[in-house]
Amino acid sequence: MVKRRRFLQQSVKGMAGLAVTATAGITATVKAPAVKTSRGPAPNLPIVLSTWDFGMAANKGAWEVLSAGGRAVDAVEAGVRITEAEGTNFTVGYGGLPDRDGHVTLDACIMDDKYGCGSVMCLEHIMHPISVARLVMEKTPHVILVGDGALQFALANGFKRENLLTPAAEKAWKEWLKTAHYSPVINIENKANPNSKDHLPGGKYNHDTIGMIALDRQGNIGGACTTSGMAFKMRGRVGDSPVIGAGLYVDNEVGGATATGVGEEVIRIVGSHLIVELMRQGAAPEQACRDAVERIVKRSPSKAKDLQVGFLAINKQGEYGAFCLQQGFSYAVKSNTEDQMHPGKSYYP
Ligand code: SD4
Repeated sequence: MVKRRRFLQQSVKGMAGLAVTATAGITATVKAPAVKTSRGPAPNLPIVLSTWDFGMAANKGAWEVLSAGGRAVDAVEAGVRITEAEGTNFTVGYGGLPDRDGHVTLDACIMDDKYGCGSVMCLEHIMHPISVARLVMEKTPHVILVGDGALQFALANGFKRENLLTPAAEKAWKEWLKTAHYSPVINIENKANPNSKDHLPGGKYNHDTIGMIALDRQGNIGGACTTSGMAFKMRGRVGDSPVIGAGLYVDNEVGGATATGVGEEVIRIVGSHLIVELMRQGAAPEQACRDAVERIVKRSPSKAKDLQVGFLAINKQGEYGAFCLQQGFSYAVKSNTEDQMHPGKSYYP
């Protein structure tokens, strides 16, 4: 009886149309009943969403792929490549602020609709880490390549070695060096100029990881996340952005989530995976993001009040939402019916 109940539950959870179900002792192929779940109307496809204001331009790039019927994974790669090459923002790709030793080190990851994942960490001299991550996913037996190995792999696959430190980023670094101490204090950026919110994670010099998730016309999901990480980080430091499950996670059965802000906090709770699992259990995207933020606050309210972390999520029904610690997080959404920025609701007013 218990087995039969579990069997029925599994069947209803199966993808619309065909469900192949295997439970302890029972294996069967069934035609899933043509019932509507309680999750609402069919999604407005395709749709793409991404973090921060520059998500608007990135979404436009992704939309070219999506509106032509392309795959979500291709769309998110194309979309975030725009931000990586911009050179005008301080925390993604070319033009990103360096670590405290003056090296621009990039982190990126990508996921497709079949749990395919690729990641590069602490990659230097390559304009498009997201495309290297894509190649790691598709051309290697691995998921992650780091540092020199990632660079070697990129160069061997035709990527060009470039100087990513722009004059503006170099100037900002030299300015920071005047007051900075080389000690492994978490969020030392906050102390660079206590009177300036600009240096807070979430301030204008210290956020802007782009995380992007798309559902293509077929309803399949893809996600990408790319950053130069926290400004003036220790050499070798890797944040959440290239960590599958932390900075990004997508699951074609449920939806996807991505993160921005202080990566250490996101890694501790494996934020994006947590959100996807909460959505799997029925939480709406905004509520799932809120639960993740509250978990960060619960660990250390005194730390959380001075940090920014933002989460953005979408489920397979096309419902999306976000939640962050501090006001100021924004995200961009593009579909057939909208092309606009949204403010993320925040824990602290
Ligand atoms: C990191 N989450 O490296 C990234 C960067 C970021 O605010 O979003 N910084 O921790």
